[in-house]
Amino acid sequence: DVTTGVHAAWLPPEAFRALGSRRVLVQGAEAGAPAGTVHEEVARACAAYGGRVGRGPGGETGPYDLVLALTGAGSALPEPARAQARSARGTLGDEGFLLARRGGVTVVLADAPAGLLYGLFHVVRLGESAFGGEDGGDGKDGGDGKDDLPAAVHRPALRTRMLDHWDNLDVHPVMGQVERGYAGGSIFWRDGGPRGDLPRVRAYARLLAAVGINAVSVNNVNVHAAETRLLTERLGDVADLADAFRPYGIRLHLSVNFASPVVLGGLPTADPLDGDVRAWWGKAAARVYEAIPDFGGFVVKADSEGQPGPFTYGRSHADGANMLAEALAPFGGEVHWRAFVYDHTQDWRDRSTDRARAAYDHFAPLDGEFAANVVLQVKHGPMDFQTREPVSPVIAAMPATRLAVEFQVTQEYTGQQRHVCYLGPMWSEILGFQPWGGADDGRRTVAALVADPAAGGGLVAVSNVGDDPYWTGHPLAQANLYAFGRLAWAPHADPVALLDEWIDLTFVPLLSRDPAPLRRALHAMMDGSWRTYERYTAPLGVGFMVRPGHHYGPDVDGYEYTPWGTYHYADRDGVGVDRTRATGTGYTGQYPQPWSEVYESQERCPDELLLFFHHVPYGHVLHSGATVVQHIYDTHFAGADEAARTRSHWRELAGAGLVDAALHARVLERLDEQVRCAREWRDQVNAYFLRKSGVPDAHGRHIP
Ligand code: BDP
Repeated sequence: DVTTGVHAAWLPPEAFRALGSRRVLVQGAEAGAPAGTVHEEVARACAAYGGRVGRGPGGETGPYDLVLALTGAGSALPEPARAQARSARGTLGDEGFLLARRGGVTVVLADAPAGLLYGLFHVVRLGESAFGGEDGGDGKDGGDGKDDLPAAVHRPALRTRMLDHWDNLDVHPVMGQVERGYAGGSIFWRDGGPRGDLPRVRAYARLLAAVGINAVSVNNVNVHAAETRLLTERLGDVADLADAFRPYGIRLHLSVNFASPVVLGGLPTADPLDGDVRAWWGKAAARVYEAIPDFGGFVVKADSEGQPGPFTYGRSHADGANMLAEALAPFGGEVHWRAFVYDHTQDWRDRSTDRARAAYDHFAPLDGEFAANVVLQVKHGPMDFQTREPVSPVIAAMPATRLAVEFQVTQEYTGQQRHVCYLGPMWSEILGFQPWGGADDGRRTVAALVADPAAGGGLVAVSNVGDDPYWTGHPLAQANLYAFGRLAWAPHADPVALLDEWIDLTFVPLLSRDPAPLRRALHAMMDGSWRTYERYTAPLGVGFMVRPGHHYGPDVDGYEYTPWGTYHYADRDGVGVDRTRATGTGYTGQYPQPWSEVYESQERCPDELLLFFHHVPYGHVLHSGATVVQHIYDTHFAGADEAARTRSHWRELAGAGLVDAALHARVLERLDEQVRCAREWRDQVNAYFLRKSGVPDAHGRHIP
């Protein structure tokens, strides 16, 4: 991208070619951000590709190939937009848009500016087909109707589509600057203050808007001393960021330190029921809204992994969250209160304190106690963003609480942006999961719960972006950010189709030759990459087995004898965690039927989660027909081979001119590491289980 010097990701100028070569009317730009952004985008594209942009209601006459307008502009619009605006007005909502094509004119209408922006990016995604396709789209259709598109309304399924940054202001001695960041430093902060590259922040906001993200939190949930002051001394810097996000319809949020009244305010307590503490938060919120009138709200990690919280004062998490909610309510702000609460120093003492149980045990009893502007932010699984986990039982347990589900786009446990691991299929499985089973009410999916207009809190994910020129370190990890945004807009979208969209925007517009070989290679590398990663890492849902601390690479017993609560319990006879009610931790009892029974039963439990729920002998036969130990060998050999094939697909693209040479080299360097690391996983896991079990590989393959 010429303006920022970084990779243009899914918005290369060439992706705007179809739009930029047309005659476009943008009506409503004077309404300010983000409608003004639409005009800017169109003007830039037209300047590059020879189109023309009009900005009603001035005397421009047209004719136009594309009309982008607010429905309120009604009578000032040319037909057929005028009639459509009249009938659609007031039906599209804050962020929705209508797209239609009649008589050679493509029309995008929205009730509100954000909708217009999303409509614009939709037209970009469609390319020529927004104008009737490669053949019919000459704009000279003359009204014969052959390239008409019936009016279709597009609305985001979820109201909140949010990214959390785990960015520190400074380089943290252990975590680096971006906690669990694999793409360099923060794009927001540096050396304890603002990074000062607002064009970069704006370019980021633009990428996010193009996939429908509308909220961003700009600092780590572990709020250290410097970040605590973002709320007060550094508010001006936060406001600068908000200014960069605003043109793209994105509201800014801050992670706050629960102990702020003590740390910043000099009060003797942060007790949420203390009058002075409440007053302090009230004033803090008022100051924030003075600086940032459209501020989104606070994100809070409390009583978790060393962060302060209401437990210190004998108060509940509802007390804590509601205090902050009260401070934000007058301004329309929300509290994102995280449910990732467990005792990281105690689980080892007693198996019944199972970490998987913790979020439910803490929060389910509080259902109904949270204020209306509190969103409880729940990690998708009960443990911690593992490659495979069951869906968190908290999601089904709190009907009277607004819930958001949290994903991890940053690949902490899925290859740290050195391994290709396309997470769209995993998220899509989670979103389609039916906590009450499929029989009676197929519509009650996780997606439906977070989308509910009254009770849904939306989707949140930890961002994978840093100051790396490709944004995400591994250039192919851009696809995860893309897919997250698109799934938050349309949770039932097919993740493989989303991969196509991403390929078609990121690579194809730059090609002057047949894109088919590139598409084929990327699909072969990415479609099944999450399952490949699963095959060569921790087996059958048991999780972890990573090196402690940084969590990269294999260490089967790395966490086994620590207090973190993340165990596999392998011994000479068997492996897995007994989480049953009958003989284990009782965790299966946190699920409604039918899952409670399905997970309780060794016979009915899905293979991929068997070791999450059960401790079984090595000879236990899976549904697949393999024994557990043979499955471990087979999948580890297969996974490492698949990683090597992934690299071969990419190597074949070298020299074909299908991707930029520097990008090719960057991906290849990462693939070399993936292949090495996958073999290391294979060898360590296989050797470990061979020695523990004494059972040889049925196929006599080499196990070191
Ligand atoms: C874990 C990360 C840790 C985060 C924590 C969280 O290892 O760095 O602080 O999640 O979500 O996955 O708060």
